[in-house]
Amino acid sequence: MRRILSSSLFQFFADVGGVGAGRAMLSRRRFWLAPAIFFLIVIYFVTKRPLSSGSDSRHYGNVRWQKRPARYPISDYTALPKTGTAIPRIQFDFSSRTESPKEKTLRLSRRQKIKDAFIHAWSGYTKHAFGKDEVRPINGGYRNSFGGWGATLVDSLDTLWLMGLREEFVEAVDAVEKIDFTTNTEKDLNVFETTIRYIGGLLSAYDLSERRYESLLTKATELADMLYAAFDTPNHFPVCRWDWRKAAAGVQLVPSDYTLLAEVGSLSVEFTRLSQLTGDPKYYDVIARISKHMVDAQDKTLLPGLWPTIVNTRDLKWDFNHFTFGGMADSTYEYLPKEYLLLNGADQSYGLMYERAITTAEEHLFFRPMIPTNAPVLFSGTTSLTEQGHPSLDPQGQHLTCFTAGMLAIGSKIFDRPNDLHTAKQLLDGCIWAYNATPSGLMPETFHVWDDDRYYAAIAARHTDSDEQPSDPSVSDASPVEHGKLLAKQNGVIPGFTAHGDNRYILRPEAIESIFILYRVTGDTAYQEAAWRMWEAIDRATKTKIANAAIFDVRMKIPLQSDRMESFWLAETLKYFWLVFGDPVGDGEVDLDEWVLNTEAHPFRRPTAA
Ligand code: DMJ
Repeated sequence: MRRILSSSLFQFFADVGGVGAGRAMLSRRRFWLAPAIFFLIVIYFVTKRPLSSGSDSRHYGNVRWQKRPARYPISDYTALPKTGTAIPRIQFDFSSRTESPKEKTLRLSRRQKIKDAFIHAWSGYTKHAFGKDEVRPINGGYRNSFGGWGATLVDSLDTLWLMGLREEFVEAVDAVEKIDFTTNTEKDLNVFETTIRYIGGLLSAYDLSERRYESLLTKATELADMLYAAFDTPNHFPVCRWDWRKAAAGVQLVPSDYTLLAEVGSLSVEFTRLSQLTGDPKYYDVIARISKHMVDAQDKTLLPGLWPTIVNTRDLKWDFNHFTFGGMADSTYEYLPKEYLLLNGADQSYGLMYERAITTAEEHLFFRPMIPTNAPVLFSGTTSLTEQGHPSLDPQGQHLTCFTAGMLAIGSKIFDRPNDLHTAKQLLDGCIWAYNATPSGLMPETFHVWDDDRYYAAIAARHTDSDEQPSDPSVSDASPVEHGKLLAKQNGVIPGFTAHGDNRYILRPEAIESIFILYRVTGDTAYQEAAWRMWEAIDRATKTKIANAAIFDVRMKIPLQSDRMESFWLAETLKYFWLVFGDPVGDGEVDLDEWVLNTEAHPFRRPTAA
């Protein structure tokens, strides 16, 4: 081994400067140099990582997935429902709207800027990280975070198509055809993330390109067939963090007693679409099984109507005490109306689950915070039961919950719940407020707000640690209000917030997603203006020489950037901005009466459409 490495070292110098240069360099350098380079090369051979700034998050050798006979075979697949029902229109009737030449010019120039931003970030990805999961937007190189199959490549396919970047699309499809889904860089494959980003991206690109690129469906099926083995458990719930190498070796795996609700509850749309496109019911079947349990459990949880964020999917227990539309739960709720749409209204249980959940959320999750303008905005918080068994709201805001407005707007139309459209607008106003309230113009990941005029007392209640207390001890006797005012100043609390939790903005899409949907539902062009303000702030803070980067603290006017660009920037955020400035009646504009978007913003064709 040592000899091989030494000769590799020699070969390295030989390659860069010819054999003579190699010898000369070795003799000229001090002897410490050779061991140092030797060490680097050992690392290279052991980890098989390039000596670049890129990195694989993990590497677990060269095991390959091979199909195994099912341990718990299913013989009676649930068939896709064949019938449907008339679903009311979602979109505003834009055909009745005229746009002045001046308005059109402005809209199109904004749209072009979004496209330029996409091209900039896509070029950065192709130059520095093509085929890897993510580009490092500041230092270049790559990061593998979702299997190392090229999450950004696959996630971006449909945006490339929608933006009319056909050459780039075809190149990307060529690269996708070469992905080897039989092995990957993860120990525990995240079934949910793999489904929404990869299967979602492939199926959407297939649908949008009018099914002309058969390889996209082939690849989606190849990947789904591997993931399908994660459902080969006694109760057919998936092992959501799936140690696929163990499964490949024939080890029996069971679902976890600590599964995130979103990871088990939001696989339906992709698996259903796959069954619709392939005609194979097995994908839909495993989803239908999960949904049946959700129907049964919905009214038996600690907060009937909502499912808890953590589910024991091994023993099918739903008794965890934490409820939210935010992280860990979000897309489970989002997928109820979406699955209903994809099934063309044929399965009423999705509508019933949705309406039941929204009724409970209106009572226990949505709240009106006290903000400086006193505008009647809403947020969706987090609730758990007190020891006495009473629901207690934690008035926490999360960027992730901003999808709720769009969900309610769609639900208001398809389930004929007109009041929900009003709630949707207020929820979206809450998110828009949270963007506009910070010096950077960006909404933080998480924060707290308060819901009445005990604002400063609430700040005091949230800053009880000794290092958060006023440096001047004489103020300790101050009234709660004075005390709170001081703490607000000392801890950088922005008016309207009571505490700042996670101050990052990580290029997330939920706010612009809801702006897009509310615009399409109401036709109100004020949403385009809100989107543009949002865009200018995002562009200013996140643009790098290579692409766009997450930022550390939205409370800074010019925030520091962090070297990460998740694939949803190209898949979702930029796609929604692009669509907001489109002509809603034009071709290729993702009409919500013809398409349903998965939680990663991948449009699937609704069966009612031609
Ligand atoms: C995306 O991967 C999806 O939208 C998911 O449902 C939530 N998180 C990110 C975007 O924030």
